[in-house]
Amino acid sequence: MTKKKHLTQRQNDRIAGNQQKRLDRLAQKAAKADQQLEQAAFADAEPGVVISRFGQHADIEASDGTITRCNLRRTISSLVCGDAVVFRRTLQSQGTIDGVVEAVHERKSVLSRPDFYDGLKPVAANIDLLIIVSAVLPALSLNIIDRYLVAAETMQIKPLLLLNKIDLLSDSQRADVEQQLDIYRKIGYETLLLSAKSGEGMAQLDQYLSQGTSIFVGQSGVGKSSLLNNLMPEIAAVTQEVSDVSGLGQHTTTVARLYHLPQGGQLIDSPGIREFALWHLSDDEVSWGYREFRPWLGRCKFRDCKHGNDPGCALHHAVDTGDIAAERFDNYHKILLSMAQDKPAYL
Ligand SMILES: Nc1nc2c(ncn2[C@@H]2O[C@H](COP(=O)(O)OP(=O)(O)OP(=O)(O)O)[C@@H](O)[C@H]2O)c(=O)[nH]1
Ligand SMILES: [Mg+2]
Ligand SMILES: [Zn+2]
Repeated sequence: MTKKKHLTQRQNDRIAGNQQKRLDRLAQKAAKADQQLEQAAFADAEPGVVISRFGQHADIEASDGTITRCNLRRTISSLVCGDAVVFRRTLQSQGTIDGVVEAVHERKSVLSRPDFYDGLKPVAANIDLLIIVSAVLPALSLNIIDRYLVAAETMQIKPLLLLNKIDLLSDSQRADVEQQLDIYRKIGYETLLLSAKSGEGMAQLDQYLSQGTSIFVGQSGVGKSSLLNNLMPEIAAVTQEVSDVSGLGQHTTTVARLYHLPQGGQLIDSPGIREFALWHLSDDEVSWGYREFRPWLGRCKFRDCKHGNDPGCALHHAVDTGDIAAERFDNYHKILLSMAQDKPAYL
């Protein structure tokens, strides 16, 4: 979306109508689930981890490794993949539902993204490493990388830049990509180049994955699920070719899911996104999210400097002296511009 949305009254009415229908349906489902819960008898409470969340249900893994499909108590306002919970199994199976999530532990970290209609939505919780997956098919986008890095800095989750599909690169393309990734290495980010297809470089990835919980994020079609399949062939996650027509992925993975890696560590595969929006952040937070800008922030001649063509701009000066990469500065302005343009009206 590049233009601000101006909806007609009729469109607004229709959206409101659809939202009401959706709410009614959810309320009916919740009431039915509550009824089932009241009739059920439960075992003692036990700790668990959310493997996957869909609609009103979640798959919860217990410490013995078993997975129980659970309803959620209505007091639970938010539950995502990676959440640590307290749950109870039903003593007798209730159809497909065999338990209930009673409570959620406080999150160590949470990856959220703003949704045009639903506001800020959590995607996954308790993540230690945000693995930003890119490829050259779909085309490498430094803008998307920058957006994820700003988010990682804001959420204080360590990022790792992973470039997949290096088997597709010619020598000159490889040199080109290395140059682009150098921008990030210079400012202290770690990078990995590998191929889920040929297996080249996969061993280096193991070292990152074996500690804590990691999540694969990035555009659709960059090969997140293919990487998972390389690591755990028995999972056989569904993958799909990048469209010949658009050059984009086909949004194959639809829900985030957590896996236990045989070599230790947990990995969450998540659905690809078209654009990682940052509407929920202020301009200042975005500036701070560019880690190499920090020494220069507050040093501009004018306090309200927009770092555009303002005279005496410290950031501009740093770009001129080569301390800040022009590509990063350019993307920074693009991000601020798109935040102002695409913001939903309710924000
Ligand atoms: N040449 C090559 N192709 C790859 C590689 N990794 C993945 N692919 C292909 O890229 C396409 C997309 O892969 P997926 O794993 O479905 O991508 P994804 O990131 O999970 O996509 P979403 O689930 O839509 O977010 C498939 O056709 C894969 O076979 C690689 O290392 N090299
Ligand atoms: Mg996928
Ligand atoms: Zn400035």
